Amino acid sequence: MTQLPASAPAEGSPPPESAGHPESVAALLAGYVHAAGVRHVFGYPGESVIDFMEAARHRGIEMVSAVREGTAAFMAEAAAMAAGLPGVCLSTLGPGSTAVLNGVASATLDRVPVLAVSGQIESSREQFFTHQVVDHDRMFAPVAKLALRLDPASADTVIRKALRTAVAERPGAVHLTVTADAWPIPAGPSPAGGPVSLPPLAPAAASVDVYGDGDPLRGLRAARRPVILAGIAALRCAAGPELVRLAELAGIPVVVSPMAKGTFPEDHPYFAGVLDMAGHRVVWDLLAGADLILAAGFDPVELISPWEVATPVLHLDTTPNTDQVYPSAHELVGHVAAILGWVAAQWSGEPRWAEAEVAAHRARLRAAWLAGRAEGRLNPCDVVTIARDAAPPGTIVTTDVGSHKIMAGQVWQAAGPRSVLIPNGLSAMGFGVPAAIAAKLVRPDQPVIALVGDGGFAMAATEMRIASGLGLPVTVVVFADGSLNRIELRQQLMGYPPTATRMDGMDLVTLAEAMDCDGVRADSPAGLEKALAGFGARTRPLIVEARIDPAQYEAQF
Ligand SMILES: Cc1ncc(C[n+]2csc(CCOP(=O)(O)OP(=O)(O)O)c2C)c(N)n1
Ligand SMILES: [Mg+2]
Repeated sequence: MTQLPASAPAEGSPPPESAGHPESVAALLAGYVHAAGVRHVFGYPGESVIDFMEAARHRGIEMVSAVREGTAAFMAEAAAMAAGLPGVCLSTLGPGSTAVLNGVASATLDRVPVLAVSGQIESSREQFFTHQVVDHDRMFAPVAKLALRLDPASADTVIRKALRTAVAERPGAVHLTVTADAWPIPAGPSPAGGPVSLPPLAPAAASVDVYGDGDPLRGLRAARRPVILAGIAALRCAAGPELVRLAELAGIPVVVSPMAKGTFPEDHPYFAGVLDMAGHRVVWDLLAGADLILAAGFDPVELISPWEVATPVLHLDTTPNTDQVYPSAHELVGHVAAILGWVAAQWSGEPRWAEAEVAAHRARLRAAWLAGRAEGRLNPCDVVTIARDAAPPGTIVTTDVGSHKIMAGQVWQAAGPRSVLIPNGLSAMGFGVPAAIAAKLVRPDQPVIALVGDGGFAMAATEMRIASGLGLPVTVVVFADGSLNRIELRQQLMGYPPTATRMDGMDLVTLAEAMDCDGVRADSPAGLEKALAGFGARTRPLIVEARIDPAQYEAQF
């Protein structure tokens, strides 16, 4: 049982007068969150955060209670990914804050701005009491950009600092600890003139810093086989039009990272595939055979394979090349769209690649991801193509982590920016289902489908009760192979038996019904087509148990 101070509100008691008052810490935080455009806080209740939940409600922000804090944090991350705004999650002290850790790390490594707020025991006991008390600053330090305590006297500055830090390049999670007694206390005066003085969260004008001696574009002008590698900073800078312009003007194929899918149109003649997903060798061969890689907002956090190509790299990003995963003699640092626009304006050469050459590369890539496909079976790549064919324009897809993600990341043709939500920084299982729910909440007009493994689905399956409770018609396709396939394949490669990687199947149709969702089982391409027909127009959540034959994966990875 949570220990509470005599002054803290007990569960079930009426909200304190000050919970909705504009000057309380709770109201101030709710005011800032609202001003930042956020309309959903994802979390799990606890006594130490009741005041904030009430202040959020008062401010017109919906408190979405997930089944547990870890998935609430994934929801906050996915909401931020889909909306391009900060995400907010909420947990109580102790077991609430420890449960949120994975999601905080996920947001930070996926470079997604998330404000993670946790309650804490009241300040008079915080320094010595032990029941349910963990040191948040130390716990969150390695996985958040910043971990701060929200005290009444400095609340305004600390909230501004938290929001500004979360969205600043590279974005990530910021954790705020609020002691249970601090919420109703009037916040100190705002040095910014308050009551809510939201700092700018996006650049209004762009500039370019150049690092390295001599002309930074000499290498690009001299290159005959350059390739663009576009990553998540290009997505954050909405650099799609500039990427298209440069690709067309200079005739340069564009490879994208998984989390940047949709930044560059995937039906474009210069689209050259997704890095480190199915058929990855074909993409790496393209990069190895290039004479220059123009890394446009590419973040090495997305690398699954080691960087082994010797091709020179021109680093073009919002941040200097501090990772040094690849060396680059020149760096163009600033707003990725602006830099690409500048590079295109400088271009005067002939197109370097013919469209037909890029088409031939795509054909090789397609052959690679089709490898191992068995006619007459429900192959993993069939599930992705059938789901994609059934998806209306504007569909948002989420994935989980495992072999199915590696397949979907390549095979799903992205509709546009922020339409593909793939966790590829921390790569934590259990993301796909909560992410789909959050995406549907913040993008209610867009159909949402989740492509998840049976292992990852089992981690977050009960969140589907939240989807049905909120009347959210998300569709979840479970790649049911009775296996933690990605790990089992590794065991197989090492010559070991499948220890702890086989799972007994679950009757997902019955499970769906128990959660007031529709459930369908499909074990053939035709069955899956039927199950997914018209999913974009559904009014109830749907869980599809896609009984796949995982044999194709063996030919893939
Ligand atoms: C939280 C978490 N635990 C463990 C892993 C390691 N891991 C990566 S893929 C994978 C297997 C996933 O199995 P499943 O969800 O069934 O997907 P499949 O590979 O079968 O498509 C595991 C265990 C992880 N990425 N995240
Ligand atoms: Mg599986």
